[in-house]
Amino acid sequence: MSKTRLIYFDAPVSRGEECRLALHLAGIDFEDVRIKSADWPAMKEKTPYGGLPVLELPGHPPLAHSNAILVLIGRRHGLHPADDFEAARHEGMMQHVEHLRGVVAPTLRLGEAEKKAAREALVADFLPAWARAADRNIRGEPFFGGTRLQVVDLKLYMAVRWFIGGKVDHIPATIFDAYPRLMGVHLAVREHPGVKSWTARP
Ligand SMILES: N[C@@H](CCC(=O)N[C@@H](CS)C(=O)NCC(=O)O)C(=O)O
Repeated sequence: MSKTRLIYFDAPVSRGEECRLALHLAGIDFEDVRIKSADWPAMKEKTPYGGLPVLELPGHPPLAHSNAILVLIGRRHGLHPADDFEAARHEGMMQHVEHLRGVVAPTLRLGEAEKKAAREALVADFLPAWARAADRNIRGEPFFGGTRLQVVDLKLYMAVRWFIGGKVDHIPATIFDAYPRLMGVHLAVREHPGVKSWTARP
């Protein structure tokens, strides 16, 4: 393997897309390997932890877990703080996003009636609490850490975009409207030229 490879499912979403965005913003020429769902079961046990994304760097074993991938890319390419305490603060927020995904993901597999009940409960309680905590920990403007986009911002962007697109059944697209700092990060990332150039590619 002579080229960096990012392996994920064939969809512009979630943990895989935030890693692709980080590689793109870092200016890394990478192979964007997209796995078909039908091919995944045979591959699963060959990945480090049984999940995607996986980053392959020449000369290294495969690296899994989106936050580990993002932090590595960020550290090497100026997209993660050099100060260790500030870096840890960013990593705390990245973990906060993983917590959100961990709570919401099981509802994807529920039957319709159960899904409706579970999602309505999330709307009433968990999601506002999650957003409130995210919002109060965002200290910079327009990004999490100030004026420069870093990998934590990509993570927050992907999480917010998931919900405000209006495509998650039983969760209103307005769910995060009351959290200006969180929505501000989403907007600033969406409008970032490097992010736009990734989204606009053929
Ligand atoms: N902690 C891991 C979670 C990886 C994960 O669960 N990825 C999902 C896709 S977003 C997956 O691989 N699902 C298929 C499966 O678990 O079989 C990370 O942050 O990358």
